[in-house]
Amino acid sequence: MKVFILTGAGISAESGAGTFRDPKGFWATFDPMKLATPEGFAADPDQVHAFYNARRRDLLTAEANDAHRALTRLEQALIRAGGGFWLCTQNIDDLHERAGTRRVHHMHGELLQSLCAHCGGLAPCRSDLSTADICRACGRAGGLRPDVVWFGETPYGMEQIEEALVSADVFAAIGTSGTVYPAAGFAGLARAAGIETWLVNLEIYGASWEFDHHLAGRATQVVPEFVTRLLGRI
Ligand code: BV8
Repeated sequence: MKVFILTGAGISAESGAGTFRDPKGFWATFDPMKLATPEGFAADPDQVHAFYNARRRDLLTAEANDAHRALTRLEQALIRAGGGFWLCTQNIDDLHERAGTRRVHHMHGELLQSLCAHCGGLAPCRSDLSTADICRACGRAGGLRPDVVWFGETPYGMEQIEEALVSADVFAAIGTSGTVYPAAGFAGLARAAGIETWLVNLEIYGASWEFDHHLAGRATQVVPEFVTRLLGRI
């Protein structure tokens, strides 16, 4: 069995990482066009750095939860049985990795990595970033930003994602509101390819007709349930 998992902010919510579109989510307080676009960064880099520096500091004290750990168990069982496991996350945290999952693709980038807008250089980043920081690769200041995909930018690895998605037997969207494309289109792609689809989320949202199965609840409750059901079929 080959399983393709898409995760969003909801899987990390119980670890204390924020979500975006819940009533108390980031976008209820901040304007995404000012904080999650290249234009917003160009207009006010200090404000964008402050937003991501605060999230990075929070992430360093966060811990993976039972939902992340359940997906690690699923990965290990599938690989042992000669199956396939592909985890594509919209999240920029490293909680899947800290739970032990080996194959994680961050389509929207990683908060614990910096990107130099001048030279494209990538580097680990576990402390605050500012416009004064100098890129070790090119020696220039003012270009360092979080290695995060903003609105209007191309998500990482789209070809690999689509290849893995269409060759899966099971697709599951976990902890995501299904509002940001192209990730929000993956369920429709899977359905069109005749793949069994699952929505595992606190709320069963609008496009839920795209899913064969629904599991509604908090991720630390429903993701282990989802994994138990799949393990029974391996
Ligand atoms: C692009 C930065 C071109 C990282 C983010 C159609 C086609 C293509 C593009 C578009 C299109 N229509 C519009 C677009 C443009 C745009 C877009 O989608 N806009 C939306 C607003 C309509 N998309 C883009 O610009 C993307 N780039 O399209 O390039 C392209 C296209 C295809 C191929 C090549 C090139 C770039 C999108 C990335 C933007 N970056 N943020 C960061 O700061 O973290 S967006 C932001 O939203 C995050 O990345 C996040 O990952 C993403 C999705 O949010 P969710 O993870 O779903 O979080 P949300 O809060 O929304 O939902 C949480 C869910 O969890 C809720 O349902 C809640 O009920 C649930 N939940 C809460 N608590 C729990 C829980 N579930 C379980 N347990 C709990 N405890």
